[in-house]
Amino acid sequence: MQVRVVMLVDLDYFFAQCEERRNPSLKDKPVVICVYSGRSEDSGAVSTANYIARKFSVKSGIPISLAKKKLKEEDAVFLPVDHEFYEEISEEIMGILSSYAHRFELVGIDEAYLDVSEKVKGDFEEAGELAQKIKKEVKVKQGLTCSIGIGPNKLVAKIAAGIRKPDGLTIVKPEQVEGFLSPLPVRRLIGVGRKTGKKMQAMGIETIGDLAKYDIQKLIEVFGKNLGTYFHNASIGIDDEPVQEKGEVKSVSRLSTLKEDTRDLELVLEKTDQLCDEVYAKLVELGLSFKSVGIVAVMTDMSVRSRSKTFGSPTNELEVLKKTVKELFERFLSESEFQARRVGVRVSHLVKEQERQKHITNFIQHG
Ligand code: DCP
Ligand code: CA
Ligand code: CA
Repeated sequence: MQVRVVMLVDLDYFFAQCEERRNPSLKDKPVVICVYSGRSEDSGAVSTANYIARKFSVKSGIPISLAKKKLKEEDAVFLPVDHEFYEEISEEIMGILSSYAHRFELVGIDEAYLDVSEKVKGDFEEAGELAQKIKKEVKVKQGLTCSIGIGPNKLVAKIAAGIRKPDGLTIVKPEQVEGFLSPLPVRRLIGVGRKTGKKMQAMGIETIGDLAKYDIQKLIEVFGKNLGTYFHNASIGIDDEPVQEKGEVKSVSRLSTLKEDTRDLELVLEKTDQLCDEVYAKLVELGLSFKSVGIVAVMTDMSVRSRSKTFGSPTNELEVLKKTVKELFERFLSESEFQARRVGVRVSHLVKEQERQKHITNFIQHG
């Protein structure tokens, strides 16, 4: 069997980095993204913070009031979460990442596993070069940095991704797994939370190496058969979980900056025609048809506008996509007096091509 090469790509300080992209003047200040509970002005928790704020020990989960106290001498910026905006950026980036992987697994809004074994033919050096390419493309096209871990399985890749942050790349070859894991605290393993960590500490287990040396039967006695076996295997870097698609692609979209701020339909369509071609290519690759077409425009005041249209039945025609995008922008531009800075095209309500064929056949037979 060929050795597996698995990558975990995790975007750095994701929500805060999205805000920095939207407003680059934030970059040299502490930035704190907040989930306001609404009960009183400062009640709620910190969602995340950029690395400048983290120097003042501001991090996910702490109360907003505490974060304000820690940063009271600083010129810090506190912003409410804007999930829709982060989702849009996430979708764009995941589109880029998935194009590099033979198998792709989305784990959360800002991270994904890529199985690149076939692409690099089991070669970890080549995987490192591929990771550099991915980092560069995400940076150039979407303006964000990420950290990547590469290992022979998901467990090692995930831990490796967290080692050097932000903008890190850590490669752990199969023969390095043991040496890599053993000095790390057990808390780095998925499934070892605060409670389990305390319990292990009481058993004299501080590092993953301590756990590896611990008698597996005793682990099973304490944690039960499943968990005990899992901890043992994890401690020596064994993990057979495949990288697999969870759920389906819900939409395909492309967003791009115009040559100049404009509200001229011709200039907008010049750009969106290109975007339609890209969206279409992705649909063909995925074997999907679409039932809805949407447009997005980021205006010069940074507000985001969108419009969409849904058909009665799915289609896979590029001409329909371009025509609908044109109609939507025509109407949108006639209704708004602002200039557009960025424009985007999105298709959703996606249907597998076979399903569409079935739909047509049924229609012919029974309709
Ligand atoms: N998040 C949140 N509340 C938490 C943890 C995370 O709202 N307790 C949100 C905000 C984060 C995003 O999820 O930006 C991704 O979480 P990560 O754990 O990957 O953390 P970051 O991306 O913010 O930082 P890092 O650079 O450490 O990955
Ligand atoms: Ca992250
Ligand atoms: Ca993450």
